[in-house]
Amino acid sequence: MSEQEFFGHIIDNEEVESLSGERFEVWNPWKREVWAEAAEGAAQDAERAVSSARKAFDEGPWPRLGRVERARAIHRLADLMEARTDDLARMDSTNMAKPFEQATHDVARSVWNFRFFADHQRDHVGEVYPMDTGHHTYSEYGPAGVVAAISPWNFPLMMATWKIAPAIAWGNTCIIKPSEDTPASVTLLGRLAVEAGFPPGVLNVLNGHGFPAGAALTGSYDVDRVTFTGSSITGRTVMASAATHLAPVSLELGGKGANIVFADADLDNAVYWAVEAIFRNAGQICLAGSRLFVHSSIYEEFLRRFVAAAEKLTVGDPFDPATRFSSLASKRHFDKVVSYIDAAREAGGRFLTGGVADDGSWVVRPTIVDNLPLDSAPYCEEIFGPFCVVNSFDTEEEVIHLANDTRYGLNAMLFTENLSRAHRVASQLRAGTVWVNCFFIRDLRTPFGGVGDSGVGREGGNFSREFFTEPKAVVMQIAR
Ligand code: TXE
Repeated sequence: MSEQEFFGHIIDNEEVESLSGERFEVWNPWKREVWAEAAEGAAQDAERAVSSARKAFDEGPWPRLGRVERARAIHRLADLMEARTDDLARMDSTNMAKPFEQATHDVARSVWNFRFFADHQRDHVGEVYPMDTGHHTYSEYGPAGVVAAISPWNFPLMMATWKIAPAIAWGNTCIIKPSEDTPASVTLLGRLAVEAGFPPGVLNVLNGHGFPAGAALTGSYDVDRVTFTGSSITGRTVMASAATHLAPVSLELGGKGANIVFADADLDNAVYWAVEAIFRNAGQICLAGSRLFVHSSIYEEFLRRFVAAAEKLTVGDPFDPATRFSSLASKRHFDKVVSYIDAAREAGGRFLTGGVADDGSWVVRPTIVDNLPLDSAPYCEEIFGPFCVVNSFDTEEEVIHLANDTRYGLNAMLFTENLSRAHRVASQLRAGTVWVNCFFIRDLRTPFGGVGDSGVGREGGNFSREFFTEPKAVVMQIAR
């Protein structure tokens, strides 16, 4: 990879500069240096991308290709991605300090996003509703139109493909705007779509900042669907903007996941997942298990093991195979996480391990804190870093209340060997996903999304179909 690579927009199958010629710097947060430049999209570039997608939808072959051919084209893209796994992973590792092994895993999941949704639309069945009136009604799922997808920096390729794959599989055309912090892998994906023979305009990549580039997409009357993953505050802006032209939105926003460990849990398993849940990707995961609740009878023992496991994580260069944990994704994000660490100290939190690395890097070490007041900002707000707040509890009712006492509701985890308790507690947790004795396990057929400040709508399997199509009811007279 050259020192100063350039990531343009991909519009109409051409990689182009912004009309203004403006670019922005792309950082390598581990080395704390600029390693590339990207095109700085403005409203006029967004218009170009949208009109390319509009034309491709209204006049181009993609929506009319038929489900088998479309699936074939998407599998071709997936094949190319597989062949370029190392390049795609290297981009995310360089761009946001994700350990290379984790970035490689993300590429595999991204490939699977395409394969799954290609097959899901190819093999889907509609419904038939027999009626007592001598009619039946059947459903049809036609493409919705032009999809604007806006993705974040924590899983640059994975989150983008989670949106692009169902959008294009269902016959829509798409404009993806990756985060300004991580334009690299998604731009390479756009190049691969050209190589895979996608018709022009099916997958456009618009680089640039949330404002003006992202806002120009969400506000465009030529956009029929908006799918967004990012902060809850930006989610509100995106929804308001889409509302001006009544485009349905799917919003996957922040989280403050509760991780509950009951006294009868398999402690080795619970410790393993507690570490993964808050320290994988340096905690920059909306699903992070950032609030840990441990039964008082095992509290000290669990903390001892949890702290020991956290301290064993090898911190370092994302490209070193031994590295499990690296720096935060940007200076801006590092500053945000540090401000919460300061706030936790001020609020009287007891630091069991971790804190800022203090070596000039943008590393915050795996941090575990207890004794934080339940109304303090680090306890209540999404930090999106390697910062775990621990509390003890005595009863099931108490911990359900504690877990649900948040504006967020993306996910929760619970660890117990008591089957009845597992079912009972899972059904009472206010969250889009509950994991029992595990974490991160995903089947793409299942609903994914959150309640409250964690989002609007669900994606996955048929839930993605509902969002990315315009379901139609056709009523047939069958008897006269
Ligand atoms: O998010 P933004 P940021 C949380 C996490 C993080 C915080 C801030 O707590 O610390 O958000 O991160 C685009 N119209 N999450 O500032 O602003 C933007 O360019 C249209 C949780 O990165 O939400 C980027 O592509 N688009 C999260 C994307 O939105 C706009 C993942 C996300 O940026 C826009 C990321 C606008 N007006 C951050 N403003 C998760 N749920 O996983 C910004 N964008």
